[in-house]
Amino acid sequence: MTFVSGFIAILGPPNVGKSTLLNRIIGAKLAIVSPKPQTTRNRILGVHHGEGFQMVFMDTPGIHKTRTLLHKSMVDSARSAFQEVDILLLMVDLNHPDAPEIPSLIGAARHSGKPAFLAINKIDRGTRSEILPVIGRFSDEQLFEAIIPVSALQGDGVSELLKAVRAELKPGPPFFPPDMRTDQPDTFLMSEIIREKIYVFARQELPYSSAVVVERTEEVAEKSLLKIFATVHVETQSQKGILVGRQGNMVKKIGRAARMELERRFNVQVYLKLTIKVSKNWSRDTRALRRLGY
Ligand SMILES: Nc1nc2c(ncn2[C@@H]2O[C@H](COP(=O)(O)OP(=O)(O)OP(=O)(O)O)[C@@H](O)[C@H]2O)c(=O)[nH]1
Ligand SMILES: [Mg+2]
Repeated sequence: MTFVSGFIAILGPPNVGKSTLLNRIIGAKLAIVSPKPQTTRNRILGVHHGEGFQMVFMDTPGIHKTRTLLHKSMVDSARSAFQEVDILLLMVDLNHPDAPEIPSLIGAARHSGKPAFLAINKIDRGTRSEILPVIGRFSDEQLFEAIIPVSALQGDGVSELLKAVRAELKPGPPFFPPDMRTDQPDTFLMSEIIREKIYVFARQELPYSSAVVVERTEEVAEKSLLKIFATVHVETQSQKGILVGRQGNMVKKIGRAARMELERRFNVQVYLKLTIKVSKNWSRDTRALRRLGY
């Protein structure tokens, strides 16, 4: 049997469950997830290894209307994924089949000429009679190789989806060694886990105005303790006040939740030091964006 492989981009509006699907496919949390839209800011690779094949999935930021340079950088990275992969996996939320971003995504997929699949996600939140008309409506586009209802959260439909995509892979080499699940460095995952907790605990615009950079890590006492020093950048002094919280309560809550997840993830005791810094309007500043990894 010839080995087959390919790159597959997961594309869609914000909050439809793209990162949840990536994590489900890989069987590990590579991408952070939150109930708030625009959680993912960078592309995240996940390698799915199998007998005779390798699928490299690329999670992308949700496509949305852009207001700041940060948004633009996010949407640009999603849009350029159309060019860089072999197969497109569009994703929509069963409960929002009319999301305003969908027509332009379909247009871009059509224009690319690449094989495209559609995953209709969150079927655990709907009934069969709600799913059928949505399938019908997207079949009318005559674009998709297959339309597959899934629940990224609970796993339903995911193996059918993988089987369908697999059938579209072309002969090619394994791009990554068998033990490699992602190309992201550990420090990226650390900063993302901290950012996820900001999305969970902070309100309103604060998550969107926060960026996290892991400055350095230190393994002490024969690796039984991992020290992580990270900076959270916010845009204004008042945001800093809110993020610190009364008597430091907010940053403590975020730090504690992040530390617990980091300990589970890296299987080691973690000391996490968070410093909050005002980087004025970083989300609108090209140089600041680059420095912060966007
Ligand atoms: N009920 C249900 N919720 C889901 C499912 N998949 C994802 N979610 C939830 O939807 C929310 C958004 O999930 P994400 O995976 O962060 O969505 P995303 O498309 O990556 O979002 P962005 O990165 O912001 O574009 C989270 O609260 C998830 O738990 C699903 O199959 N069913
Ligand atoms: Mg995401």
